Amino acid sequence: MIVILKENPNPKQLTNLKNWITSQGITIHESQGVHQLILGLVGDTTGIDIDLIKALDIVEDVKRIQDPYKNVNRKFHPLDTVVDINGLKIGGGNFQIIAGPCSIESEEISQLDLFADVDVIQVGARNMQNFELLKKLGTTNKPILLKRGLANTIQELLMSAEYIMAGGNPNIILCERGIRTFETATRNTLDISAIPVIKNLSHLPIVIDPSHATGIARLVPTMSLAATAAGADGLIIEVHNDPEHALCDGPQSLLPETFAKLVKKIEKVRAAIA
Ligand SMILES: [Mn+2]
Repeated sequence: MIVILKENPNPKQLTNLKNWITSQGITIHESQGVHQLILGLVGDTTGIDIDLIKALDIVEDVKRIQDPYKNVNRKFHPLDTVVDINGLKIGGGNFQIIAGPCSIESEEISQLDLFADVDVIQVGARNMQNFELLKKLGTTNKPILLKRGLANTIQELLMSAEYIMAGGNPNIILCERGIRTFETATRNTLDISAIPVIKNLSHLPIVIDPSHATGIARLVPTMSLAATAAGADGLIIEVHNDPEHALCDGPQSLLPETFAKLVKKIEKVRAAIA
């Protein structure tokens, strides 16, 4: 349930309302918008009388949220989340392209302290529902790139993000990387519609991984342009200078010169939909 307050609510009445809500065993997550304060009520709200709260002077509206996720829900947080990666912004109109090989390819790098020097921690598709991992990531403040599992629904992806966010880490970038269908012509089936669906349901940025979605390098540019046109906040593309000798995922990796040409086309699509 969310309680939308009127502008500049009387502080004493606000405190009374909050005290009454918490006395019912419900946790409050506050979200301050440009004009309005929104209270997200987390817990069993079935016993709460909506009309009683609506009748208060300081309350503009009360809505029940049927979706099982709250922190990642756009109803609770109407503005886009912008994730800041050491000054590089993604989401809220900021578009970024992540590119490089699939795996770490030199031994020196593997000696780094785990996660200490990385900019973003990626949760791979097969770990999307590793809830112990998600809870742990919720206690860090590192940006998390959360990939959709290959057999998971959009709601399940948002529930996984909810685990991270409920732990206190709001820096989440969602990633659609193809889902398993009956189609065998591509490695997976890229769910382009996930972009507008997620944009409607959640405030978190969404990037597309056309490399794992198709598994075929020659399809990557087309799907990158389609994802950009559909409103993705970014792309994560596998690029390798010697795909045939890549440690992993060579067949879906673009050569640097192909990637450079693609970036120019992506810029044109971005300009066309602006
Ligand atoms: Mn890969």
